[in-house]
Amino acid sequence: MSRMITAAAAQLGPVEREEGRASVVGRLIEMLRAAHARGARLVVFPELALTTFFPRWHITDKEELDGFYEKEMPSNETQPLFDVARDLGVGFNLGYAEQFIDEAGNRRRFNTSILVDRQGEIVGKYRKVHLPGHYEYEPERPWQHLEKGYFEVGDLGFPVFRTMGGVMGMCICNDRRWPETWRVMGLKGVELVTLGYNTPVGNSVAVESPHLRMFHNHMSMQAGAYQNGTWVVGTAKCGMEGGVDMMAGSCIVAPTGEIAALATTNEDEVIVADCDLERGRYIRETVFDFAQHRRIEHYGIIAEQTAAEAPPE
Ligand code: CDV
Repeated sequence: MSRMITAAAAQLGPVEREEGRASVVGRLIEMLRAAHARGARLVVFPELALTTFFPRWHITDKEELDGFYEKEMPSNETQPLFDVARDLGVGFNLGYAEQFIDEAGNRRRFNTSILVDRQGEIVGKYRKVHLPGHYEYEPERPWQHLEKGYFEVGDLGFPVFRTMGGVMGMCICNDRRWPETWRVMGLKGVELVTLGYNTPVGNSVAVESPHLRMFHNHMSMQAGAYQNGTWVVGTAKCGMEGGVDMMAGSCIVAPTGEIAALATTNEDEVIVADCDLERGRYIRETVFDFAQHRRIEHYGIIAEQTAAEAPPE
């Protein structure tokens, strides 16, 4: 028996620094409608979907930097997206910069994504764990990557949520490169992972071809899918944004590791796939039957040590 959810990746072309929330939300709504027209009941938007990828700039004006964060969700500006999604009966994943003041009066900032169900309710939240880049301005770089300076490490772990007929998890961009991300969710029985990314086509600190970078993008998601028997919907924000060429390649990956749908442009584009949530069962019950085959007595180092330590020469 199959358990089908038709899912879409709503790839977003560039969002320039000047583009307002209302305009971006309008683009998201247009893609949500297009996805719905093609049968999708879950739409995945990218990381930091409401603004340009602002960590590429060293922004010293506090007020200007503050303007990139959402202080409430939904807000007046994002409510129309929630309303249209609810009216159409479509769930979605949205990435945004989150800011709030906690009970102790401290300002908290996270690179966040939420899962919204078909009734327009926020049913899941994830805060990015693997923050790439650096804390301070680095003049030698052609562009900055100040995620470590602009966000805290996520404090929610890798939760999964039983919603929309399946077990759903989220991760964000750089998380996809870490096998730990996938296995933690795999151990929670995840069946579909939603993932948004902002990845430059070029490597600003090493020689690496665009082809190789796209290979790593897909390989990470395909390996995560196969090794945990889960669907993955990976959505880019892409194109020439803020003078930096950002990678496209949005895709929907089956639990077999095969790419079931792939974007062909570097602009706003919707791709759709029928995702049978039962497809990964045979993988989780055979080669990756965790209960039968995992050997945790040999894995302790993974959670006890961060840096690699080779034996002395
Ligand atoms: N937004 C990201 O996390 N981007 C990183 C880049 C900087 C390498 C990524 O892993 O794609």
